[in-house]
Amino acid sequence: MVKVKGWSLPKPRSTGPPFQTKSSVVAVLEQVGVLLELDGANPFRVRAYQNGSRALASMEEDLLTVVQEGRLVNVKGIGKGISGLVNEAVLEGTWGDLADLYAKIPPGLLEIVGIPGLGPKRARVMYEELGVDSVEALKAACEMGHIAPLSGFGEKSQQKYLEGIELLRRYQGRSRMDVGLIFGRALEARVAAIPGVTRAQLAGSARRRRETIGDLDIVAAAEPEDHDSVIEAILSFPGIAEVKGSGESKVSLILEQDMLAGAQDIGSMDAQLAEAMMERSGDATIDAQVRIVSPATFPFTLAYFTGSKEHNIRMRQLAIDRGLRLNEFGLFSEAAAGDAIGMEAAKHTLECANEAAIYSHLGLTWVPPEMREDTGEIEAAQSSSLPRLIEPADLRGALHNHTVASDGVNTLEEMAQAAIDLGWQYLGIADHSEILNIGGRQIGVSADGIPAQAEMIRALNEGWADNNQDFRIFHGSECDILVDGALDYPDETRQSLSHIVGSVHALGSWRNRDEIANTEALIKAVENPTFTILGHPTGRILQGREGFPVDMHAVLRRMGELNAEGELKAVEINASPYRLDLDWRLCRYAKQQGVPVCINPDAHGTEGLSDVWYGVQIARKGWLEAGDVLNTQSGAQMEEILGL
Ligand code: DGT
Ligand code: CA
Ligand code: ZN
Repeated sequence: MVKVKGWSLPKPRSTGPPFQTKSSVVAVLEQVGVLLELDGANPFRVRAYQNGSRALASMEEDLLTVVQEGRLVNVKGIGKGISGLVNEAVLEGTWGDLADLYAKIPPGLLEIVGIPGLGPKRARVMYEELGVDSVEALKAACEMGHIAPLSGFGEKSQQKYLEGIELLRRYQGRSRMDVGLIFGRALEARVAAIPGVTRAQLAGSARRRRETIGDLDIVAAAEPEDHDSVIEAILSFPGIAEVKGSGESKVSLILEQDMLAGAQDIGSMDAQLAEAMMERSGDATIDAQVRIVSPATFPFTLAYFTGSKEHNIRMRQLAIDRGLRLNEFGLFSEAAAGDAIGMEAAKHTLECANEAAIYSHLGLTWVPPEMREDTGEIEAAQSSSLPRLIEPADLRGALHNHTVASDGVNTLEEMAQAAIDLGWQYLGIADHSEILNIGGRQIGVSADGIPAQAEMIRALNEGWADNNQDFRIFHGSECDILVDGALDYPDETRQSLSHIVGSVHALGSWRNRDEIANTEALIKAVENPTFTILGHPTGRILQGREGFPVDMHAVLRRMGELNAEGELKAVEINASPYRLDLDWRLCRYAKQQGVPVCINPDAHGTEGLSDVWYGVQIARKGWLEAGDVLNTQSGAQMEEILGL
């Protein structure tokens, strides 16, 4: 049995104020909401903490400033009590009498509220009635049938919790975008090729290009008389590890490697990308659901299962406002549908040939799937002011790539040729700087080695210029940001280069330090006159490790100021599907602050260059247009921007 660790209150920083950072305050308020609910507290009190946490999280201003100026009570969603608590935490580092509450709640209950579909209210009832204080205890209670008889629970809940425990166990099993997409596209292509299927499309988080994907959702259209044979065909696909369920209109599967056989030849997929994805997907498996509907219903089902849930809820409300009902089967007037439900009600639907028609009935322009997260896209679609999202073909080059001079596997010439083959006008080389070593072995290029690399690049550039070929290499460096915010290399070395990608690699020190110290160091780094691009800003590895804590809003604000003063300070979207850092949720903030985004593959070999595709997906998810992205500029423009 796994030992469950409870929650604890963060200790104060030794230097301050602020003695507690914004992220710790946000986390504590959220936890207190859960703890109070488990403790059976007054719902208004619970809500006050939930709202307070959310309000604080979305506050863009510096917390200490707001506290010191006594303006916290004016922030919408933060009441008197909470503001008192936050003041104390920030100015003194202590948490009032919260320690008692933290000590009171059994840690196992906290794990129980992590089960999908199970909230603190129910957890409390099961604890009081049956002493259920851990996930194991809950599983046993469900299996023995002790949950169903509890008042307000029933068989259905009991079954749902068992499934929820399953889900919790699998939760760690989300897939990176690249793995999810290759499985998704392979399955989509196979379903589309079944006789009788008129359309098949990947929906869900994969279509919305989330950075990780839970399960795949595919929607297929076929005439009702063909549904049986379509399902039969799906069940005979190669690469099905398990059939979890199969009904009249839905199949649930677990997919494995053989599903991908021949995927690089399928449909619209870029062959090189597919090959790289297949190589990386290793022995991955992924859950998938295929839903088969009639052709007329297809657009509604596709829109519904594309989600997100939050987006769907807004759409449904817009329908209700118009006296309509919207679901996965159709869009119909309440009056016409009456008591009919499901496919019966669908007979009364308005006809919609595609998703755009659904949006149009609700007074909206069609919303690109990446944006369907209810972060303002509904309002933008109402006023026809959605951005014109960047496309992969808009890129003209990239500025952060490695060669054999550091830890890359290809030479300058090989990397350049691969970039030319992609139709690019430039390739920025940014090998690691001197200080970087892995296990004592120096990886980086020493300062003494820079002139030789410069000479090789100069000769290559001359060759292309002589041939009137619109291609050049920009000689930069991926320069380590040291713990105190200084940059590696002597000033003269950095000054001799065309651009500096500043990156943090000594992650241990940064993760053991708090948000404020990290933020200060990062700001110091970007203020360095030679600094050009902030590389993989938080250092996170998706599903591998969290990034270091940092107030990225503050860093981006400072970068915005420097851009306003005429300097170039760009932030990278590291396009490696392992990173996708800057997070898409921060792209719009960067844009608002006037900070250009640079989509970089961080390629360590020629095939890595095509990873920029993932970066473009994330930029789209962050609402970015071509003009917001630095490397949509032409080679000639880039020379000018870099001052060459
Ligand atoms: P995932 O699989 O965890 O990466 O995320 P999604 O977004 O693919 O979520 P999933 O697979 O649970 O469901 C697919 C879509 O179906 C989801 O994005 C929206 C829709 N959907 C699922 N459950 C609900 C619900 O309870 N209400 C509404 N309005 N839509 C739902
Ligand atoms: Ca899904
Ligand atoms: Zn790096």
